[in-house]
Parts: sequence; structure tokens; C-alpha cells
Amino acid sequence: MKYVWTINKIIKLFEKPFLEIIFEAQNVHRKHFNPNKLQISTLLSIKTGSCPEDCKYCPQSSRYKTNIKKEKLLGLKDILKLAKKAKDSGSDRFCMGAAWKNPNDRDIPHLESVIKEIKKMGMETCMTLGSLTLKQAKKLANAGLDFYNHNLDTSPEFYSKIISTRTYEDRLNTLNIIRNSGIKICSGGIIGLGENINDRAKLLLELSKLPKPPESIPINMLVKIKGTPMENNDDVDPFDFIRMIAITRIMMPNSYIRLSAGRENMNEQTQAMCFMAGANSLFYGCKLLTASNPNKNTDLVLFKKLGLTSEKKIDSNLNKEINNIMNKKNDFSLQYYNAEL
Ligand code: SAM
Ligand code: DTB
Ligand code: SF4
Repeated sequence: MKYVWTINKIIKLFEKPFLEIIFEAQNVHRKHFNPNKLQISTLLSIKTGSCPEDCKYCPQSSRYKTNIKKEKLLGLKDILKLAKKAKDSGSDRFCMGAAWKNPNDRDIPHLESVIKEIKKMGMETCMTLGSLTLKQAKKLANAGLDFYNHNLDTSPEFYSKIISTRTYEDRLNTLNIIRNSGIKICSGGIIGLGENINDRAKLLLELSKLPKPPESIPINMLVKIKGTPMENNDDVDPFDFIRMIAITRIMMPNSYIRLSAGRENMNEQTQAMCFMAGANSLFYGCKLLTASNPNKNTDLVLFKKLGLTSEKKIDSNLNKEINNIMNKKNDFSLQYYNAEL
């Protein structure tokens, strides 16, 4: 029977001593996953900027003057070239994001071809395109789309302080459509928006209350982008971020938890604690959608230091890449590798 979480039970987890909660989360993690394996995704923005939504954290909203290079929907060739590069670098899922409120019906055939071709390369596919109709979702599902990313971001109560152009209900409706189309759900949130503990707890409550918890849960640390209303937000204490991962793991033991945006501002030890707390997926490759991410070699060295490998047994380019870089230079100094790039 499904365990029913309540806000009080979740708040109690937020109040537990830090080491206690990490220990609990690691125990849960080991019951459901191999703690030394990671699921590896690479992101690509296939349509950048000029988004009509007003998400206060996002550099791609047309409302804010940010330094991004706007781009129309990329063609098939360009997308496949970058997907191949991601695969060769050791990624096993290609996640494509578009700065849309929702896709236009006329773009669906192109998206279907993209999905089919990437699947042929042996990679999993994920898209995040805004809200979808059931008809659109079914078409993407039939083309072979494995995951759809659609974040709840924060609590229902705090949502309208962050986004005014859509409601929490809209978000839940799309999640429902995705579930009914047979595509797996990737949905999580952002820490650092100015939310309080209650908002963090309520985000997790909402995710756990879905008919089935998301198969994949990205936990992002806000990347403060110049020009957005959140550029001067307070920093998130790394321990609070690690705790959020641990509680997500305890509440949704079967889901992959992705250590998502914000890794560039985390040291190796913080990331290691996130893995200890139950994170078992990440975005790999030097770019997120528009913001930067740790470069490939920095991550490969970290994986080697921690003994982390790709969960994919066959055709693991990641494990080959880890060996390559370590054979090339038998030196664990991160500075050394960064200097080479
Ligand atoms: N437009 C689509 C949507 O909103 O669903 C897809 C792209 S959107 C950029 C995907 C997610 O990226 C957002 O839901 C948000 O959680 C995350 N995100 C965007 N900007 C971010 C930032 N500055 N820091 C951390 N996460 C961010
Ligand atoms: C998610 O939760 N995080 C990713 C992915 N889903 C699409 C996006 C992070 C975006 C960070 C800001 C940027 O690169 O523009
Ligand atoms: Fe648009 Fe998505 Fe950015 Fe919001 S988060 S402004 S919907 S691209």
C-alpha cells in the first residue's frame, strides 16, 4: 500500500539532525539502487529565448533583459550532431528543452523525427516544451519519447510569487496528460527562490501525491542569472540543499533523483554529499540550457575519485571516458585538468 505523507511528517524530517537524515536516506537509497551507479543526461536547448512566460528565475523569459543568444527551433541535423557528441562523451539520455509556453501543432512532426532518430542512436530521449495537449503527448509517445520534464518548481502557495502567466493547476494538468500518454515523468523543483521550509516540504508533498511519483526528480539549485528578478537572491546553504535531496530520497525511494542546475557553484564535497543523500542522476556536459555546467573532464575526475560509474552496462562510453582521462594523466588534481581545457 502507498505510504501517505503529510506535511507534519515531512516537516519532522526537515527538523532532524543532519547526519541522522543523511544516514536514513543512504539506507533507503541502498535498498533501491546501486549507490555507485549514475544515470547520465545531457541537455540541449533546441529553441532558445523569447518565452512568453514570466518565470522569475529564467533567463529565457522575454520579460527580462539577459545575455542569452536567442535561437529559433534547431533543425534535425544540428540536434543529431549534438546528440551524437553527448553519446560519445558517455551520456545515456538526451534532454531537449524549448522556451515555449506550449508547442505549436505544426512543430510536432519535426519533434517526432528528432525523437525517432535519437532513439535509433541508442539513447533515451526527454523533452521539456511547456504544456501539452493529450493529442500532442500521444504523438510524442508514439515517436518513442521516454521522458517529459515538467517541474512543479515550488509549493502551490508560493508559485504565484514566482510565475504569474500560468497556475499550479495548469502544471498538474499537464503532468496528468503526460502520465496518461504513457511517457515517464521527470518533475522536480528549484531551491533558492526565496521559499521557506514549508514550501520545500509542500513541493515534495505534491510530487509524492501524484497518482504515481515521478520516475525522475530534478532538484535544481537556483542559478542566479543577471537580468532576472532573482539575480540577487540569497545563496542556498549547501547543507540545506543536501537535506532536500535526502528527504526527496526518503519520500520517493524508487525515483531517480537528479542533482541538476547549480553544480558549478558546488564543490566536490557538496556533490559527494548529494550522492550520499541519494542523488543518482545528473546533467553532464558543459552547458545546461543557457547556463554553464561543470566541464566534462572535471566531472570525469570527480566520478573517478568517488568510484561512480554509468548504470548502463552495455556500451558505456562514460566508463571508457573515465578510464581514458585517468590513463592520460595519473593525477587527481582538478586544477590540473581544468587548466588543460
Ligand atoms: N519551458 C519549459 C518549462 O518551463 O517547463 C522547459 C524549459 S525550463 C528552462 C525547465 C526548468 O528549468 C524550469 O522548470 C526550472 O525548474 C529550471 N530552471 C530554469 N531556469 C533556472 C535557473 N536559473 N536556475 C535553476 N533552474 C532553472
Ligand atoms: C531541470 O529541472 N533543470 C534543467 C532541465 N530540467 C530542463 C534546466 C536547468 C536550466 C538552468 C538555466 C539555464 O541553463 O538556462
Ligand atoms: Fe519559459 Fe520555461 Fe523559462 Fe518559464 S522556465 S520562462 S516557461 S523557458
